[in-house]
Amino acid sequence: MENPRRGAFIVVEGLDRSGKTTQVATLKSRLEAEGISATILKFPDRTTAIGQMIDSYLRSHSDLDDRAIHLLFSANRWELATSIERMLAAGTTVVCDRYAFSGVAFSAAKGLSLDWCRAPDESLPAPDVTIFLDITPEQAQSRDGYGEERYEKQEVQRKVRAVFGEISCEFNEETWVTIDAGKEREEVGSEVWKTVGPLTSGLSRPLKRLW
Ligand code: DGP
Ligand code: NA
Ligand code: NA
Repeated sequence: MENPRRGAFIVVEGLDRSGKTTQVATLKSRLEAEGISATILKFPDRTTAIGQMIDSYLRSHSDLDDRAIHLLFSANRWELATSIERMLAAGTTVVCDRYAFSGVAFSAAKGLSLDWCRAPDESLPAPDVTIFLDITPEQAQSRDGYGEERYEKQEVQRKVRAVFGEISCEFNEETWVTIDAGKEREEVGSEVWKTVGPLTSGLSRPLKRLW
């Protein structure tokens, strides 16, 4: 008989150097150790044609109007929306390193309105849970590699963190989980697992859409 259960859609968000990439990789290993098929996606996906334009912008090799780059980031998510849906339907758990919440947070931090920022991501697949790895811009700055890209400045990160705070208020504690990412890596990992573990037996409820 066909398994009616779909995979869980998990998004991990945070400031730059909050440890997302490490936690996402740890989570994937943990899921696979439990026999659950899992895929990691990372946004921006710098491998596509649109992703290459984004990469060039982030490395300050090119400049773009704030709204134009916003729409490119969104288009980069839409490029993968159908494959996200397919993977979930096939029972694969999808773990996303950044998603539309970064899209809104980084652009709203530049002064664009929340409503304008949200519009292009409307009706993308909605995550079952968003895990926000919370770190202060001061803690982030002390981590390796900080400052290499365009947005890695205290002042920007402070504004981005404030917008993430605003966005989080629109969600309940089941769909938005904030974890103190200033803690030890293992401790953060076990908190991530506490959130994701209960979703791993598959979901029968339909996938929602943003927002
Ligand atoms: P990462 O590869 O995760 O380090 O992300 C690259 C940078 O791009 C990081 O500073 C966060 C930012 N970013 C990620 N997604 C978006 C988005 O949708 N819009 C904007 N404006 N910035 C984004
Ligand atoms: Na970064
Ligand atoms: Na990163």
